[in-house]
Amino acid sequence: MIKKEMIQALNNQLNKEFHSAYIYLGMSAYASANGFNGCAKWFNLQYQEEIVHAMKLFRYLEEQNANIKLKDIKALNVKSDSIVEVFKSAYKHEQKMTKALNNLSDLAMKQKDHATYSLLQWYINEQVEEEALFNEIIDKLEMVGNDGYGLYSIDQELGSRVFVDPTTKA
Ligand code: OFO
Repeated sequence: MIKKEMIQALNNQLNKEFHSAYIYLGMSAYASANGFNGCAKWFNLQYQEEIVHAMKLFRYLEEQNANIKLKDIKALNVKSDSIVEVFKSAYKHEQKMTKALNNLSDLAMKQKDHATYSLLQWYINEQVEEEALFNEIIDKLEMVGNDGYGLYSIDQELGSRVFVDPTTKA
């Protein structure tokens, strides 16, 4: 049976997932206001992915008959001089999420909570993909620097992203 400490920890993670969604929505707004419409779409899809992450956790807590506690979500107003800096702060954020999920996984292991441990492995694998994705985009943006055509091409490429529900990925 799931322990109280774990329920509390998963409730915190639920808030973090919604917070991630909100962060990416803020980044989408920033990109859109600064002429990067492809990046705006990309961040909007990232926002949707985070909602899926949050809801997967929400459903798990429901299944465990846990008391779900929704918390306030902190807003993010992006103040940045360049799109690459926005992606860098997103990447840093994902690294923090990975750390939080690893800590949760440690707790599940310590409590011999196999069901929660198994759920958390899905999130941890998802983090590997997300960190790699952000890293790749940062590399490309750094490569083009301030070159207008380079930035335009990357923006176009990011704008072609389509939403894939992460829970349906093989
Ligand atoms: Fe982007 O991270 Fe959720 O888990």
